[in-house]
Amino acid sequence: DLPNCQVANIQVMQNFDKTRYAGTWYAVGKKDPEGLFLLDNIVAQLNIGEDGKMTASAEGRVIILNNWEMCAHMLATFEDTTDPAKFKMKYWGAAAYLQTGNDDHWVIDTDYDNYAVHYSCRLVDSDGTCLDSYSFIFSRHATGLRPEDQVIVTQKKQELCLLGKYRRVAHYGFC
Ligand code: ODT
Repeated sequence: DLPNCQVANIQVMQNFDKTRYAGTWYAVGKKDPEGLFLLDNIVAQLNIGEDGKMTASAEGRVIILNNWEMCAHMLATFEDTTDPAKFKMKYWGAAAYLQTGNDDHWVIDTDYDNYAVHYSCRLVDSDGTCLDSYSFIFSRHATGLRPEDQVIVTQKKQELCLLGKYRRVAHYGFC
């Protein structure tokens, strides 16, 4: 099946279990949005509260203002939607000069133990395709994905119409 790149047709994770999604994820690949923010050394920590609500913190290297390199500490709360794999993510920085926003957070695919494919479209075009998206490839390990997971992830990148648009995210202990 060739993808038609309609945001409304994007398949997300079936029977998504946020309890199993919790814990530490290392970004190993990223498709940047317009006005890119998080550069590399990106690690996300997802938590499920006693009320069942998902929250997260993340760190990553950023460059703000005039070439000031720092480690951004970010926080987020997630609002459930009718689809268990689709969330609204409200985020802000521990410091006021960091980015804030409210983005979609869609879990496209995960095996919970090794890899996860995330997607967010910030702007849908009048033809139904995405004008400004970002996407993270997460691994449970900073060293990257296993070859068998890479095959699945490549397939998912293609379904998102983002194949070839990702860069590798380095981890060298900056944060
Ligand atoms: O880097 C960019 O250019 C876009 C990313 C902006 C959103 C970053 C906000 C992180 C909020 C705190 C942590 C959330 C962790 C979630 C896991 C998935 C990644 C969004």
